[in-house]
Amino acid sequence: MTRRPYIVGNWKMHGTRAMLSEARAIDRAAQRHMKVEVALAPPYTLIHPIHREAEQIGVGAQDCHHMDGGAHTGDISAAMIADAGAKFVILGHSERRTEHSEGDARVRAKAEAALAAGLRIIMCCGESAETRESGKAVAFVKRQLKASLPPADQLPADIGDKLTVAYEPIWAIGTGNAATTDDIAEMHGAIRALLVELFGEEHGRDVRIIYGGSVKPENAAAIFAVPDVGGALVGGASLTADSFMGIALAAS
Ligand code: G2H
Repeated sequence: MTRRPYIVGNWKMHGTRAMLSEARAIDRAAQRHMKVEVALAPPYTLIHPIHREAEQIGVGAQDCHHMDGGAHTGDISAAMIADAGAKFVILGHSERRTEHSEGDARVRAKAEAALAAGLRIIMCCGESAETRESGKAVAFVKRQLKASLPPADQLPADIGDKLTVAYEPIWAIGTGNAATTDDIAEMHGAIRALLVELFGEEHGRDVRIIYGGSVKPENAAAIFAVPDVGGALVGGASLTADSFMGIALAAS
């Protein structure tokens, strides 16, 4: 199945209710770009307000806990974010892996919890600058992704709908310097081959692989022209409707 390009804004720890006007503008613009699937992952506090008003965009969260509930002060479960209106959750982002010491096994447990709660998942993977310089980036990302994903028999039949993979090289995040199109092509090709190996030809080809790391309106078209790039996970450039929808436009 050919899926629409998936353009997801990751607002990270940005946004109070004053940002709702940007979300509204993004939602209005998305209604004019139906060839693209546009979604926002705001901070938890804005999931419900955006969900309540949005007519076109999907709303999701940037993380969730791996357990259903209990004594976990400050945490939030997959069922809770779904109850607030989230339809997807970003998991394994490098900022979570680094700042919260999340290893592959923990990320995988979160993925299982999210799928059980009916959420779609965006599974992030990506190598550090040191790993890339060592020439081991592809091997690292394949190993990280394989260890972070639930096994095929635990994924729902509609894998292509429920799972998106986001390749985000750590050295490109928030730096203004996106990976080169050659680097993206090599890595997305390797990830595609891994998905086919894990889930079979049909499902493995159905999963979208999106790129993240300093995507902006100026470089988006070149990135979307790379084979096997099914969209973008956008941080800084998703904070205003103008720049975020400039990226969506490049994909439509
Ligand atoms: C990578 C990306 C969004 P930015 O983390 O996930 O952020 O576009 O700011 O590099």
